[in-house]
Amino acid sequence: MENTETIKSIGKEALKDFEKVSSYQEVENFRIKYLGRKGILSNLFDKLKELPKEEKPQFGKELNLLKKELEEKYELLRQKFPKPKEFELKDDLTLPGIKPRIGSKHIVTKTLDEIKEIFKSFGFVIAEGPELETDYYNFSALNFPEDHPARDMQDTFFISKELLLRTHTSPVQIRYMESHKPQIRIIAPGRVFRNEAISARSHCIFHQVEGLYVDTNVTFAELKGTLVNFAKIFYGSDVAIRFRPSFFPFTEPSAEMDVSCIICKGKGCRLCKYTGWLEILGCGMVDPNVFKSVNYDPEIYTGYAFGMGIERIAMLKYGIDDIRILFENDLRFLKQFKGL
Ligand code: 2NM
Repeated sequence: MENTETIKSIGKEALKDFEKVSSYQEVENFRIKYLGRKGILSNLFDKLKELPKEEKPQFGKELNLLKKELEEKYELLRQKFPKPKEFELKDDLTLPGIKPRIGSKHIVTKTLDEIKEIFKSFGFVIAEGPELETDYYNFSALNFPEDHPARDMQDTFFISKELLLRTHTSPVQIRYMESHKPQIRIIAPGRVFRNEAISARSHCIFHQVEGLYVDTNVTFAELKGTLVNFAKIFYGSDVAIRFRPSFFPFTEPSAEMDVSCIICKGKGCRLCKYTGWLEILGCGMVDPNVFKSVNYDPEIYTGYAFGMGIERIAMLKYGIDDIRILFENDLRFLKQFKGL
């Protein structure tokens, strides 16, 4: 009895809705409300399943009559309010999709990431600082004499008498020492600027990773050990390594590190200019004058530092012979390193 009432009242409601329909959109609403997958009819059919056995035949019969009636009404409405043109699909939804092109990291970024990971595994932490620096942090604190050629307008981009674009990431390390007491073990990756003519070998913008370790009783042997381990992880354990004496204002003694040529393995070829060796970084023991600039007592503390150019390292590793191609963002070039 109760079931019969339910069906009757739904029938009445549907009739009212039916009479009010005046547009295609309302036909759709009618269909969704009564005949849709989560509509009223569908609910009633679910209810039918749960009824006691003896009530099922009656309710089922009435429900099927209601269904037939609603479907007829819907058919009438469809004829009266056909689908307008703007509802027609213009696109063929069965066409296969267009795969979006997925980018990849630039080879310089990948090289930087790889170098950072190696030094992080040695216990170095990453330090960062501004690209716009003062003459003091870029030169004076690093023991550059007043008349050093790097301080010339020819070599450095000066913004004003005091401000310049950093020519190396060493100022990051000066700033870090000012705000931290030893022991410190940091690397400073970042972009640096040199007022140089752009050529196959050099660019006015490039990237560096510099490292600094300060503690009591730091030795040159520790410097060598760290850098040899770095090179063996980065280039492979069969690489040969040598250190040559060199000079930097901020280190004494200073050295340059070479690895055996990755192309000819030391036999001599165009890449290594027939020397069998490739220069990959500079290093040395931090000059006592640098420690004085940051109020570290050079009688107590010692340290080593090193620096490398990332573009140069990437070029040597991947056999790229012109630095400019690293800055052109030509997809034909960049795509070659996608899987790496
Ligand atoms: C190099 C070579 C040798 C260096 C020195 C310092 C600091 F701040 F501790 F004095 N930072 N980086 C350094 C030493 C950089 O690059 C070729």
